[in-house]
Amino acid sequence: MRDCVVIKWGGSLITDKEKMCTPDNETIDSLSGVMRQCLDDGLDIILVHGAGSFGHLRAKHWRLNEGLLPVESFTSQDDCNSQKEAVSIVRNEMLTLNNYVSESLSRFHLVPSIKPPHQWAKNTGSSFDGDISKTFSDYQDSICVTFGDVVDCEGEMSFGILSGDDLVVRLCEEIPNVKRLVFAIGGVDGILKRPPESANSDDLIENWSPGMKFEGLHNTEIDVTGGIGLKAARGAEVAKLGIEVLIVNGSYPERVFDACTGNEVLGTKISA
Ligand code: IP8
Repeated sequence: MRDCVVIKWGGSLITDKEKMCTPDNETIDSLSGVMRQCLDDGLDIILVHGAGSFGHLRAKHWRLNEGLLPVESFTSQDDCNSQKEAVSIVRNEMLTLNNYVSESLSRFHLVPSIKPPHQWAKNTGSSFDGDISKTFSDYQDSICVTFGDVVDCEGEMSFGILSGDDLVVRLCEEIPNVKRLVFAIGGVDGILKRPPESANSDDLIENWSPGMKFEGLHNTEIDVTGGIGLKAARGAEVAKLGIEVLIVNGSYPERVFDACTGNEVLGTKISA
């Protein structure tokens, strides 16, 4: 059986986070090229991508991560008047971003098999409900792709945000031959001891485990999910299973390749 790598492309890596719904096609293409190399190197790949400026900005305005709230909590936008409308717009935004990703993968002769979470998952957090083995049963024949999304939730919440960082945990737990989990992130080399603006190369934490202090990128003005803190926590859950977990700067394709294939690489290794 081939080894499988679960890789998360961070939303801030593959989009311009300041400009609503703007992909970074150059970065997406460079990452697709790495996926091609990994397959040629004998790996199965399951790709999970984040939302960046395609989901977070509108989800933040309509507080979609908090579920259904009273109408009087909100001011309308030009093109959106309610949380229910926002749910369907954000789902479409994610399908649009996914389309950029899929087209790019196809340019590298990869066959993406798309699994939009709102079609197969319910509830949020890493214990969300969804049949991973059935949904991803074709992962050895094609490159399965899923992403952070707005999903239906049981009870009063009605809907919520399922982050790609939660999806990766369940993929690592339930797909039998996962060897590595790689987070390719934007703007930093890994988990840092100091805020990214003031950090230098000595501030990279090369080995991180729960309990160690760190500073990280989490733009709460924009993000509805957890930034580097969520990646660290979810990474530690996965490391417990004996799976290697790495965070690398996704702007360097050779680092992403080395992380996926198990070569020495600059970045943060997470242990349980
Ligand atoms: O960027 C968030 O997914 P993430 C999904 O993987 C939405 O945390 C729709 C904001």
